[in-house]
Amino acid sequence: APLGVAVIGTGRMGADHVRRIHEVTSGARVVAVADVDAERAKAVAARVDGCTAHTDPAAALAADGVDAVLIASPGPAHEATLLAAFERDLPVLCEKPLTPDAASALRVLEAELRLGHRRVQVGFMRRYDPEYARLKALLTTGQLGRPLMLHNRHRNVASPPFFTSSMLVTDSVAHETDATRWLLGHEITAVTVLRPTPSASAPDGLQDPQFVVFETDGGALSDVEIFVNCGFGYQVQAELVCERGTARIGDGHALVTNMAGRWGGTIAQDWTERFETAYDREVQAWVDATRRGEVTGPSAWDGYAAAAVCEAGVRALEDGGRIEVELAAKPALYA
Ligand code: NAD
Ligand code: ISE
Repeated sequence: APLGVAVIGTGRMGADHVRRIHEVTSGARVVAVADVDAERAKAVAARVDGCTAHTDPAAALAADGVDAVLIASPGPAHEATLLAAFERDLPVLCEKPLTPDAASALRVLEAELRLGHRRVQVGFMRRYDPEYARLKALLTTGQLGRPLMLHNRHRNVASPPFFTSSMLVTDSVAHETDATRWLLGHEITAVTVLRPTPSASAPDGLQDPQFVVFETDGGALSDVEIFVNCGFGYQVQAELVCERGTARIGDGHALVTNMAGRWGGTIAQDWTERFETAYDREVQAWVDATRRGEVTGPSAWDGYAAAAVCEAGVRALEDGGRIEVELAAKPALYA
């Protein structure tokens, strides 16, 4: 039987995941949705036969036919739903961030440890992006030698009205935190955030852009330009500099045109376009693993480590200087 999924949060990502599970993913169906906005939940549920709509996430988890949970509510709401899912021992795909700060992420990790087995896959979907996967595969061959530096650029067209300066770190750079840890296989040990004069296109008071530098326990540096009001497109690029060569992704040269004395291509306008394949592969991998009784992909440890790095990043942003990351000991479950 297909995996019965409850989707919690039916905003932009949640509604897109419902569509994905309904139209793209094999072996799963959405049986319940929940959103604090009742009308939104009902509208999304109406697109799927037999799907029930709820305002309370706990009611959706308890609905008939629920075998697994996809959490796509805002980050601060994740912890409560994760703990409720653990009480039912349900497998979870939780959108990033696992939680917005290290203490709450550690509480989630400890609750999973008490279950004695992994239950969570965190939605760091870049690991499923074909370009990132190719970069990782190339690095793994050893041909390039030891990684020295990773240069990341992360640009959004415009930030939503609720975005704060620290969210550039916790919400956006969270992705580079995971990409750095995963690509290099290093833990991030210290964070520095530099603050250029904000762009005139950024909302008043928003520190945008920012330049973030990670140091790793493998002796590498990873820098991130985060610019969430660049105006022109959604761009995520990464260049790895190693001892014997470099490799770069995210240039988006799928279609190059020559016309009227100019050459070029188009730029995606948001993540649903740029990472469509990554989200499809991420959700399919989660469904397949869950049906095999396994949990794969980014773990609660990865979610906790990202939260700890981001928390150091927020301090570096607010207080200036270089802030060391404090990580708890890694439990054997995540070895
Ligand atoms: P959104 O604001 O569009 O949607 C969130 C929805 O959750 C809203 O409909 C809201 O009413 C509902 N909600 C709020 N509190 C709730 C609660 N306690 N229980 C149930 N529903 C609740 O936000 P979004 O852009 O869809 O982001 C949702 C999540 O996805 C966030 O964790 C965000 O960081 C993540 N996200 C990930 C990516 C990615 O690239 N992987 C991209 C965007 C967002
Ligand atoms: C958003 O939450 C995402 O996850 C996007 O991938 C990222 O580009 C954006 O900056 C975040 O706000």
